[in-house]
Amino acid sequence: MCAAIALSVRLRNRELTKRPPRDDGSPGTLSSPWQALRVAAVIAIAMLAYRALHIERGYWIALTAAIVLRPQFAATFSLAMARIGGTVAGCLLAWGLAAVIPSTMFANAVAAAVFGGLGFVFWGVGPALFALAITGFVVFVLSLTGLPEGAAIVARLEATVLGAILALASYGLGACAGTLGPGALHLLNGLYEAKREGGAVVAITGALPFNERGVEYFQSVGLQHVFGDVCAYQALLGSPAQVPRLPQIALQTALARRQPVRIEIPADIAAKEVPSARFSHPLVTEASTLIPPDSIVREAAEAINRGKRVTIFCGVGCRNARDAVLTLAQRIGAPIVHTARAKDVFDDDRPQVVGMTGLIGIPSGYRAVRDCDVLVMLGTNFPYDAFIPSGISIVQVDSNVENIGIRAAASIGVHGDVGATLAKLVPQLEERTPGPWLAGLQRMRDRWLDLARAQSDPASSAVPIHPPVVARAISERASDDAIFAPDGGSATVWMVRYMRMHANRRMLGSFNHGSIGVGFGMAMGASAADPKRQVWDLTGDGAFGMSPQDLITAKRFGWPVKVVVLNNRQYAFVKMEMEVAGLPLDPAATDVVNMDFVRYADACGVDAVRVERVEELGPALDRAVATDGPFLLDVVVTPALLTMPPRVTLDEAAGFALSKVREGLLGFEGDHAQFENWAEELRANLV
Ligand SMILES: Cc1ncc(C[n+]2csc(CCOP(=O)(O)OP(=O)(O)O)c2C)c(N)n1
Repeated sequence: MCAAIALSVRLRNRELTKRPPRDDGSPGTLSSPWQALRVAAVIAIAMLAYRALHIERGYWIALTAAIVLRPQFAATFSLAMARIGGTVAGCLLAWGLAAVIPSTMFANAVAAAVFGGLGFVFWGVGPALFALAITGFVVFVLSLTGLPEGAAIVARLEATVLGAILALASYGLGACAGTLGPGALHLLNGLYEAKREGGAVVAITGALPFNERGVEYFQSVGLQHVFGDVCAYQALLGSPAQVPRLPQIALQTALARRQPVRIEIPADIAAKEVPSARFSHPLVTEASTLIPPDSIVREAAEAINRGKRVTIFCGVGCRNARDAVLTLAQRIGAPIVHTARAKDVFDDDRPQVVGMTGLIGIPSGYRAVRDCDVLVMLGTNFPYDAFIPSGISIVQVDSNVENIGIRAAASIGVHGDVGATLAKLVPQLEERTPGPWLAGLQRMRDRWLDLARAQSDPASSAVPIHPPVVARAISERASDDAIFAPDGGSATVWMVRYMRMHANRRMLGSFNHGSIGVGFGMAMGASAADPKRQVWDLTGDGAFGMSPQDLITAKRFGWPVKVVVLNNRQYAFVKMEMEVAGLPLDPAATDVVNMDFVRYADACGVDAVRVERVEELGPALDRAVATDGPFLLDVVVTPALLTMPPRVTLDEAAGFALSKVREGLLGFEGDHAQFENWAEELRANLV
């Protein structure tokens, strides 16, 4: 079983304690209710100080708690979770509580009441309950393992929750835990998600006891091989003496490379005491700025100055350099194109921003990249190289040198942070007034926006409802700093095309791994990490069908995620891919049979409503917004609206035509589903 982990971590440049660190291995738990109360009081004072002084959330509490409790196991999670917005409350409460759990039930009860009460007073009922739930678990783990020190913060979500770690990880450091064998395997898809999206995640798994290895013991899986591809580092603990060194390396690797790592703790090791905290050292958590050399910046400036049609192509690496990119675009009168992932950095409410390229892009974004003579790629690892032309000059700026040149032949590769590079580059660029290049693209973008407005018109009377209408209705009702987690499939298309991301909105998604069924997990993770923000999961019915069991998790922890299921009874995206490849409709492959989502939500104690007509949509969304807990909308939408790419190749058009001919032939042979599909497609796309 994955259990508690006691690590020695001290914050950089800060002394955790005035006392000499204890290195005698003596038990660290406090052994009387009075001691528990004393520690609780100190933490309460720390919290009050935090409230009064507005010190960065959680750090102060973590430090104080660490000083008072056990310096040598200032739990990793306290440090890590302190960076994770709101959940820090629950985590610290749980950690503090776990650390003071003495052996008597009375003390447990007192400590639980004190911490739960404090959590309630300071952060509301959610974190307090969370802390109490965790406490129970920690007590249980401690009683099983007999661990004298340390605490486990384990959020056990019921199933495909691993997307959640991504959301957590994108805020700081995420953690997940699985048992050995099958329990550990559950973590895999989520860890790949984190790897592809740049999430720092620590996976803690159990391991077979040493004396049972090599004998095909119960739940035996070669975890080291299985996780070898996804984890940047694996700390396989074979002896307590490897603690804290190996777990510290694991954590540092995760933070520095923003990748998943794994710590494996066999049960027979977990119960032993750590003999020494000799290697305990502060982790480096502050990032450095990468400034490129003058010579390469000069070359880049010369290439851009020579360009007649320059386009700036931005990825998520521009998140911290948004204003610098806008300044660059204004100075040289160039259009900004962005990836889907960077939509929440550059939405098209700025004159210079002409939209996205790629399969789910729009014509102006697509043409801006296709027709330029100098492409300035900033912080993007956009994978669809077919959309990047060859034979042009490409300046690529990336803080990860391995990204340079892998998607297109970069003429000039600049290894640097986008912000630091632009600070040097922009003054070297000739000022230009925007010309016909930008104006033409802006007209194209405006025509597309007009079309999008018409397609998502709230006055639409189409039945079943068209998904763009749903996307726009959510966009207009969601708060200005809402977080959106579109799931894979066509939900991503509707969201990135028809919703507006104001500067404060965030979007999380499986943009690189392309998994379905993770949107809800990400939304829950975001809600846990940032409880004050509104969180929406926009998902297809097929995708939601992969993770509905987590509704009960959202209910349990009170995460107020608004789940909007676009119920089209199909794997519509797959059907479209098949049609483009020339294959006819195959209901056995692409039809989805759904449960009654509203009754299911009801069984989980989650409020839900079914929406079949546009006029029901607004009131249902208003209810979702007004509800404190999780809420589900089961919106019946048409599966037939085509998600047209910004350009259709001859092959794709021919494939689609061939598919329609085959469908016609099957229809004449008596397969009525084919003609019904035709009728639905005509209704949705022509009317
Ligand atoms: C875990 C996983 N399984 C399968 C796929 C393949 N896949 C991609 S889109 C899709 C269909 C999604 O259907 P649904 O959620 O109903 O959305 P729709 O496209 O119908 O709007 C599937 C099965 C995937 N990407 N990830």
